[in-house]
Amino acid sequence: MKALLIIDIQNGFCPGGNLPVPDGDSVVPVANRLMASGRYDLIIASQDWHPRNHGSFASQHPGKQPFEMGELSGKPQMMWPDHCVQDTKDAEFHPDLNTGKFAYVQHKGENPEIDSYSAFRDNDRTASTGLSTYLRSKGVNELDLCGLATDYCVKFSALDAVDLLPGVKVRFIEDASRGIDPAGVEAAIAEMKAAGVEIVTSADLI
Ligand code: VGL
Ligand code: ZN
Repeated sequence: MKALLIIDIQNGFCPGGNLPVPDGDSVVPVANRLMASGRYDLIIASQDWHPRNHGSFASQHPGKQPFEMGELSGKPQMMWPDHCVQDTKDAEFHPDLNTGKFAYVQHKGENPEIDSYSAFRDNDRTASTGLSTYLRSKGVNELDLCGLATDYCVKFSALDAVDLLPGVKVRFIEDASRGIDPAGVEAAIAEMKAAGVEIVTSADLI
């Protein structure tokens, strides 16, 4: 059972959004090609889905600016601009993304007290979203990941997939993903590789 997990291809992470990833919208046609290829038995997407008072927002911390480090629930936390607020245009999937292919959409980041980069669980690794149980129940044994942003949500989702889905082959699709910071992307790829994630391009798969 081959599954594709598309991470956070939302307006907020594309040019014009509130937390734009450079060139973020260029992943849309690649993701659409992957979905149309016939390779996948199951296609799932995640959606960053914050309440308007989410504690990862610099706006909730007097004196803090976006992209500074701050604290959330006693732990270091990157201060983000307000982004992907539930039921706003910023949180919607990119309009050109073929969302009709999604069998399931996993929301994340709903608890204002903690951030959730991974589609599988919160950053403190306690609360699970239920995605690993869902994928196991479907008999998934190959999971390809792509989306935004490579150095945050894609990386943490891939590492959690390795951790929570033993025996599942996990791949990161480089050309269907973009990151926030070039050095962060390089480090994220090294980290994923070291954890056993295979680094591929869409041309290797379809
Ligand atoms: C993300 C920062 C904050 C992501 C989400 O989707 O990579 N990054 N929230
Ligand atoms: Zn977020």
